[in-house]
Amino acid sequence: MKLMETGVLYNPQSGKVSGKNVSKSSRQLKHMEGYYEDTEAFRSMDPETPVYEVLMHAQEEGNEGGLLFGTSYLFPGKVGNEYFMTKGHFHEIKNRAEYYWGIQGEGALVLMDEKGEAKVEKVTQGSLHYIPGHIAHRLVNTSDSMLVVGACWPSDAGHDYGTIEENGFSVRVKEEDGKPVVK
Ligand code: PAN
Ligand code: ZN
Repeated sequence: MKLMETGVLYNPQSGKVSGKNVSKSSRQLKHMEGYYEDTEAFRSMDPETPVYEVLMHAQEEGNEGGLLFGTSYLFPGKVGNEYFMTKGHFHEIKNRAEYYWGIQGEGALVLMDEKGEAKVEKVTQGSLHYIPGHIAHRLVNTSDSMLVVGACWPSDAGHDYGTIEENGFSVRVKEEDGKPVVK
């Protein structure tokens, strides 16, 4: 029997996923209206400023029992003193869990339960993060270089952005005296 190529490549150093069934999505500041606390600073910035990109391998999107795999690239930057971050979400099917792992850079993973109780984990190269179901999650880049984070989650999890869009997270990660603080 001949060994088959999968047609998909993963570079563990850069997190790059390429080949078959790989797609890329990009978020600029213009997609993040209302997410940052300092609305004046937000308005003074170029709306085309890139905030993050996600490469995703989706062999079977939406299928119960399937898995999705992706790498998030979060640019360094701040809106006022609040670091660049992802929108953050609960999963649409609430009980769906997810793994994150640090590939490059330094950042924070903000986790919040449905009562608004938050916890923040430090993300570094090699750190592994288990995100249980019913927990909203957001990545924050606390460094001045790119934060690269891998993820694997159930195909049918879906993304509920609305809850965070309306209520936000109960904590924010900001820079104070050159260091990240959670407020
Ligand atoms: C990740 C996130 C990715 C982008 O793949 O989707 O980091 O963040 P937002 O989806 O909050 O914009 C994941 O958690 N998937 O479930
Ligand atoms: Zn998720």
